[in-house]
Amino acid sequence: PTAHIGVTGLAVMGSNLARNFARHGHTVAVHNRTTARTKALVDEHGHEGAFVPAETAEEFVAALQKPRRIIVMVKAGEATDAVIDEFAPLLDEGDMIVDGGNAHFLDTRRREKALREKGIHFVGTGISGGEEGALNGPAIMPGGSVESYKALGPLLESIAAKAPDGSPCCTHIGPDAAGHFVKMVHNGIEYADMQLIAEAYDLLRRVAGHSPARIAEIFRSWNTGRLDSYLIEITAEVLAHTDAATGAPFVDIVADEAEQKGTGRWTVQSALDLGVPVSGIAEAVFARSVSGHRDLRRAASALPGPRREALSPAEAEEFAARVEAALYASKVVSYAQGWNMIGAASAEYGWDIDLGAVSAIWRGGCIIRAAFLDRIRAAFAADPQLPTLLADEDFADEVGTAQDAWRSVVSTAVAHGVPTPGFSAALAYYDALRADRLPAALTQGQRDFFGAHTYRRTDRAGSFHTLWSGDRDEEQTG
Ligand code: NBP
Repeated sequence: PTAHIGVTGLAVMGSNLARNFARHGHTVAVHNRTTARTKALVDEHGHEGAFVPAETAEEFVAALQKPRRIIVMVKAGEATDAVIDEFAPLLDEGDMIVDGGNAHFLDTRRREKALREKGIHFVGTGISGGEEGALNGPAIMPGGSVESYKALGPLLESIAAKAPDGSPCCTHIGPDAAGHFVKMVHNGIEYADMQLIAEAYDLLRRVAGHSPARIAEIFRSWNTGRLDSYLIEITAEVLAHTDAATGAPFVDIVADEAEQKGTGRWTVQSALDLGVPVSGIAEAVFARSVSGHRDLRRAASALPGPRREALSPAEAEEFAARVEAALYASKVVSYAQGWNMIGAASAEYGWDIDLGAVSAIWRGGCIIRAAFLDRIRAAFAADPQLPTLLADEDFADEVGTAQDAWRSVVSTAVAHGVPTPGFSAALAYYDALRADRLPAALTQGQRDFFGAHTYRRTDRAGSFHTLWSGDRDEEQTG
């Protein structure tokens, strides 16, 4: 056998990954259920490197050097199980099946356990960067065993994106489903980032009265500062684009109903299970959902809103700077929440994830790549036990400085009737974390009143219940 690695599932992602391996000098066995795709890949791109096309699973497995490394890039869900069922009986102990699809991490846990019992390494791997990334360098988040990473790491690192300091955007995240979990949270953070950017655009358009072309310029200028990131860069591109058919700004001819494939929803569902507040991600998922409810929006379209004039040109310029501060502070909160979620899952599942290393590999290749991620890496390097990014001295300073602008932007948004669920939820989280006392004390009182759920006191240990329907004496219950 000659192939160092194999890729099965040759739609856009699998083909591009296979080409990326071949271009880096690896011999790649390629296979797809429908053989026409395998042939098309080799016909069109065979000159880019060494491919070994295989028509059958048996041929494919026979082409691979041991221990075999098989990357599965099929549609996530039943197709993944079908492929595992087809290949696992053909493999030997120590071989590796790498699932590069967007699997739910609980499916990955199930598959990993089942294959581990057969001596096969199942490596759930998050791959970010879309088709372009798959071809030219994605961020790669492999889970699975340490042993499997020894055999896979060098190959994966060779095709991964490189961070600005030259290090590969690939690291062993942790056992079993740690890689797919982290990829899921990456996508959740991506949802939150996109929502915050959308709110900033909406405010600049509807409150400040700027044109899309002018807002594109504003985003371009933000992209030279602390918000420097791929998403800000493409936002400017999209806003500057003109629709060829109508001559209108492109953003004005696109239907305003955002779709979703489900990883944002998964992130929020898992966060609820873990008990971690990720309000930034949740608001982003709900905002997409609201946009898609055409019926509800039509039914409510006649409801009154505030009467407000757009800002004067001088006010509008000044407002843009405040929106930048609000966007930045909200982004810090959203990342703080995302990292807390990864930390919570790591503790729950015993993954021992290095939070700084996750930031480091997201500096390149993936959709949320940004200069900012190096700051997060540095924050965890300074304190690996950092309880929240908001406790890092530098982030705390910046968010503290931004807070006046942040508050005024949220108030202005409310006064003008422009919804900013992301900015508002982030600010509420910030204020909740820094509060001396939360009204949760009252909530506990209510719970004790109607359900005898008991409460703890601030001045004494133990749990207590007040006899609400009797003489309201307090009894100690534990
Ligand atoms: P798709 O998600 O569209 O899947 C198409 C591939 O799955 C084809 O190779 C198809 O084979 C194969 N397949 C199916 Br469908 N059912 C199968 C079965 N029962 N047995 C064997 N093969 C089967 O491809 P994609 O967009 O390239 O994405 C691949 C994976 O990568 C997905 O899990 C996706 O979530 C993930 N991902 C995608 C992106 C992106 O930007 N698109 C980014 C990151 C991750 P056929 O040719 O015979 O029909």
